[in-house]
Amino acid sequence: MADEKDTVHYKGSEGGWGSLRGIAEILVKEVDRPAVLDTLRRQNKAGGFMCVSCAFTKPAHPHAFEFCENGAKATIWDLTSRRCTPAFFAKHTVSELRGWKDYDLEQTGRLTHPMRYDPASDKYVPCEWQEAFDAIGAELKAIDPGSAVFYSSGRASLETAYLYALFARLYGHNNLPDSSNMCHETTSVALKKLIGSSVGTSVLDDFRLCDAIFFFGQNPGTNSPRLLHPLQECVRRGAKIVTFNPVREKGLESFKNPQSPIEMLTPKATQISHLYLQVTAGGDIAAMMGMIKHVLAAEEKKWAEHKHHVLDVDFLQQHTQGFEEVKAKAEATSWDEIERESGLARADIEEAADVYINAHRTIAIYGMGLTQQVHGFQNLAMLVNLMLLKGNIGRDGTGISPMRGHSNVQGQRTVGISEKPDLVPLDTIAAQFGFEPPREEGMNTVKTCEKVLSGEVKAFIGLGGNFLRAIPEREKMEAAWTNLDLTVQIATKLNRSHLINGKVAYLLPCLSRTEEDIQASGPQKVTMEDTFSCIHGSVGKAKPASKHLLSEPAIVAGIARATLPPRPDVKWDEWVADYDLIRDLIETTYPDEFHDFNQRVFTPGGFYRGNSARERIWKTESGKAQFTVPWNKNAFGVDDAPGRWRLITMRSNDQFNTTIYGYSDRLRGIEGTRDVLLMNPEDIEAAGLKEGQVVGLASDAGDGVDRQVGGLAVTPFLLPRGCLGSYYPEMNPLIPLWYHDEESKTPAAKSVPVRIVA
Ligand SMILES: Nc1nc2c(c(=O)[nH]1)N[C@H]1C(S)=C(S)[C@@H](COP(=O)(O)OP(=O)(O)OC[C@H]3O[C@@H](n4cnc5c(=O)[nH]c(N)nc54)[C@H](O)[C@@H]3O)O[C@H]1N2
Ligand SMILES: Nc1nc2c(c(=O)[nH]1)N[C@H]1C(S)=C(S)[C@@H](COP(=O)(O)OP(=O)(O)OC[C@H]3O[C@@H](n4cnc5c(=O)[nH]c(N)nc54)[C@H](O)[C@@H]3O)O[C@H]1N2
Ligand SMILES: [Mo]
Repeated sequence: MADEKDTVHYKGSEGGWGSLRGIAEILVKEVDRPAVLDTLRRQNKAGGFMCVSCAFTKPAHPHAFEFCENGAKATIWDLTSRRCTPAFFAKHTVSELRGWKDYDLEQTGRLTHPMRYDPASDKYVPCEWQEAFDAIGAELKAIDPGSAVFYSSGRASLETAYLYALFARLYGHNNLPDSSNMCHETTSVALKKLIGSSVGTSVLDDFRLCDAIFFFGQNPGTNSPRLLHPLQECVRRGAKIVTFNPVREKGLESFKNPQSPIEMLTPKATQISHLYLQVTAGGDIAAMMGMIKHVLAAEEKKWAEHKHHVLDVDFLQQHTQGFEEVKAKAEATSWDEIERESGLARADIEEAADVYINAHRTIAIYGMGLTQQVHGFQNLAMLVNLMLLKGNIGRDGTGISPMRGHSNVQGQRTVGISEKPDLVPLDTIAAQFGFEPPREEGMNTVKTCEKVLSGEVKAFIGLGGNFLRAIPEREKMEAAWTNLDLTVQIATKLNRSHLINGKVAYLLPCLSRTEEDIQASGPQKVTMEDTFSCIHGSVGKAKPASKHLLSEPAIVAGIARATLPPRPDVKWDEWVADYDLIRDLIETTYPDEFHDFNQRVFTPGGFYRGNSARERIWKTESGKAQFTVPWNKNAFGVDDAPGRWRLITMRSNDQFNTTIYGYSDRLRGIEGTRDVLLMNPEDIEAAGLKEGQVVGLASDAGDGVDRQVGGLAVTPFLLPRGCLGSYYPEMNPLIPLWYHDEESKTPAAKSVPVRIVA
């Protein structure tokens, strides 16, 4: 391993002054209104508003300022004083704007007026809301409903999501892909199959009891910084944290609480990870196989010597299926293979396994490092295997805990945004609204892309997000996109997906969650579900960015009303006038999870909607929790070959998905640019490259298709040999559309096969 001093790597701890500086910088740049501080003070508090950034839970006993650097950035980004007005669009053609960077597009500020794309002038022109709704309705009425796609990014509220899914089904399709299809879809498919529940089983209280936490491919310092507080508390009371990640992420190394004055004035930060293992990209299956092998060996030894078990044998017997097969597989797998495939030394894996063995209660946290892999399902199956060995699912202080991304992405699935009809109570919906909902499986994200390419998709509505920037195979997709009859984007800020248009195209600006939403019955609240399945209310108080904005429920209802014939049980206007009525509808459709919904909206810490696996009720095919024998040695989607690298597409600390706040990846020490190729210094030398040399990457997926990205400065960085790092979304043109998790079709953005082109 190269000497750390040779590589770009941040030396301070996560949090601390740097994070306060990060907030202050963006405050000064973006806002000139005191309302912003008020809004920040209300962030993530019961009766306040729920952060638009990540999906980490909102505690019952919040801090004075219950937000992190990135949550504050996201709020300030919404409350910016900048405006993207009709005057701006009059000055720039859409073709010209396509040449702008993501950062510069969003820097134009909040969208203020509904806009129609005018192909003759190649410009967006302002229009009236009703005109937009009528035109969109006319287009949708003219096509087969099965050729329309309603995408959602995971930010919209439960109320909006429920109406949107209902609209899709009344219109006649289940084509409801969402950002989750590119994110934790692997979770939804694998956990459902293996433990009978598609979401994580831990809650915040478990963090007060656990003895160990294992992190696989999740980066809390950047992506869920408020999680660092419970982690710090865990470490202080002696729990051990073990991390598997090819990148040494600062937040998992050390943390200084920016909300503690004492910590801020002393040099000492809490060391977070007791053990940090730089597994090779795609190497987790082997690493976990090694841990299981060691746990089984320890079981044998302990039983022989002391007649005690390491395994939870009662649990295995009563609650699981398939243990013997996994045991046989682990015993048959050699340490040579495990070391080769994981890139880790046997002694290190054994040390990690010893932490697991010695912990009575363990939580496993994971993220995109496991889900965005061709063999992502097997990654999760191995993690479930590992957790089941010691009964670490469905017991206090334990659990398998995916850290979800967008603030309501999990909740959208809960209330019907799903292309899979069997995940939705269609019979209840049929009775509730008096119609026959479509029963055929709809399109997920990858399917949508395939059918845009084949010409079968005719219309696309985007409820937030930046679809064309977030998906793989960008160039081919953008070229095909202009064949669509209709594209509609409901958004707060301008992004690239708004600049590649169908024949009829509308850009519809909406309120953000931070803003006051006044309807006929008065000010409205909305709700979301966090990563621990807790549901929280949120009230925006800030003055809307423009008086022409509509709320998301109002926009969805406006399009639906213009598209569908009237029905006695479908009351778009009444529902929009009073969101309590939408919550009543949700309660009727999902009585177990959402009973007394309106009364419980502001429960401190949210109300828990329950999880069968947490109760050790396994809603799986066998009725048991399922062990799985992996059928692949690693998660890489193609064979290794000379000159073929595994590219990790990364998020910086200064972005939220495709929204780029700035060019400071403070926690990795990369400043002023995103056009970098991170490489192990020994690899740089072996490849005959030099630090700072500008190179390109080409797809090397073996399908003969030419995909390239250029202009990347070679930057030494402590990655495992054979791995490269560069930023998402800039690298997305390199990912083939077919390169996705086998089971869930989640694009495999974490081990992309590439070649370096000088
Ligand atoms: N500030 C900020 N917050 C965010 C977001 C954001 O963009 N910015 N995005 C939100 C969204 S939608 C999501 S889904 C979450 C994403 O949050 P995360 O799940 O943390 O996603 P990533 O940062 O993409 O990748 C996670 C980690 O996986 C590691 N990794 C890569 N390959 C492998 C591998 O093969 N094995 C292992 N073990 N690790 C690997 C990477 O080094 C990285 O540290 O964050 C949410 N929160
Ligand atoms: N290579 C690679 N690709 C990836 C990933 C990766 O790690 N690597 N990660 C994947 C993941 S995890 C995800 S979740 C997707 C993200 O995909 P998306 O969710 O589609 O993308 P975002 O960048 O979150 O969308 C940002 C846009 O949402 C709009 N917006 C913001 N707030 C609101 C709001 O309140 N309402 C409405 N209507 N619009 C709003 C703004 O216009 C903003 O420009 O990308 C995926 N793509
Ligand atoms: Mo995500």
